[in-house]
Amino acid sequence: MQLFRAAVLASTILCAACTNAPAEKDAEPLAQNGRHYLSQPLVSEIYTADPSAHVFNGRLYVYNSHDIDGPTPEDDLGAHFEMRDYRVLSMDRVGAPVTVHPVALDVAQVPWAERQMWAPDAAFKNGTYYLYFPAKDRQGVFRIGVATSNSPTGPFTPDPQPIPGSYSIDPAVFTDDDGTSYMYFGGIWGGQLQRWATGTYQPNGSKTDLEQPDRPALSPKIARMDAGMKTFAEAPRDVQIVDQTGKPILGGDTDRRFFEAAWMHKYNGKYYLSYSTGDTHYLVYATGTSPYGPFTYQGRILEPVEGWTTHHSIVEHNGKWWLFYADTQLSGETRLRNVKVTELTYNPDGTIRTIDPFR
Ligand code: FUB
Repeated sequence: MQLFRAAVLASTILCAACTNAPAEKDAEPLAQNGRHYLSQPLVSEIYTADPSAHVFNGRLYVYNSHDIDGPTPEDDLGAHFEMRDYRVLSMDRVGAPVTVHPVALDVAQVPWAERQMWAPDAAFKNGTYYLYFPAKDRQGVFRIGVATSNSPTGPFTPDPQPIPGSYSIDPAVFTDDDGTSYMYFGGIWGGQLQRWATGTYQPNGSKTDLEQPDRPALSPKIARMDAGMKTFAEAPRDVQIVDQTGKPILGGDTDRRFFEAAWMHKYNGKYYLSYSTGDTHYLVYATGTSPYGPFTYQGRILEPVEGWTTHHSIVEHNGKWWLFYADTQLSGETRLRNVKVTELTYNPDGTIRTIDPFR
């Protein structure tokens, strides 16, 4: 595996910033399935995953996990994702050179956090940049923290405590046209959402989607943010995802049920909730008429990539819509991922064209 990783890294290192460049097909590394990758990694000097892309002052910034090669064996709860800091990527436009910025926040700076700095997101309001991040506290419980900076790339100064009432992983902050911001969050299995199903933390909560396949699946959570962007203005609520007949998606419907990585964007006045189905490896979406939902399942955005996780963001820049995602092209290992980007297109009826990550 190490050899494979070194060979792939060597073959891609010259292409660090040439995402989606029309490279000569024959010179491109092939995926393990023998096909060509649709896009190339945005950067190869560090491993990156879970990209949350935003446009600030016309420039694209990507807030991602910074994957490292830790010692913990792989398990179903993601113990092998041992990230310790965040580094922001930025670029003038998709296809332009990508800057890897210095460490924006390290776990050692966060008084309440101990380990596993997982998928972050960011927001800008009233002259301040906010970085939202999940991490495990000293009891091994995931909470969501907030840190601030006057620069989109940090360094960020963390609050001493996690956001009160926050739990689980994968914060995604969406600001609506009226300026109101909402945080979507949650993830099952290693993301611990199932441990909060009763309202209080149950350390022995298990994979309820597997144990109760005929019951409605666990929902992502939403909470409106306070004007100061550091606390919830309301108790987190369930975000209901239903099928085309209005019935809740069931826990056993693993091709469609919520697993982790919620993202919200608005297109032509409609709210698009997208998320990962985790163990079935799809990125899917559901639409609604309110940021709170309910959301009606519509279909797939991205077919499975190489690697286990699928985590994404969708952003508009220079008149086009972009899907940021990740796979394991550079390493061939689940824990060492690399961020990519490709164009996302809508059909005239507002549905999203499904993307194949290979060509
Ligand atoms: O990167 C660690 C975790 O894996 C993320 O928080 C999840 O969304 C999944 O990508």
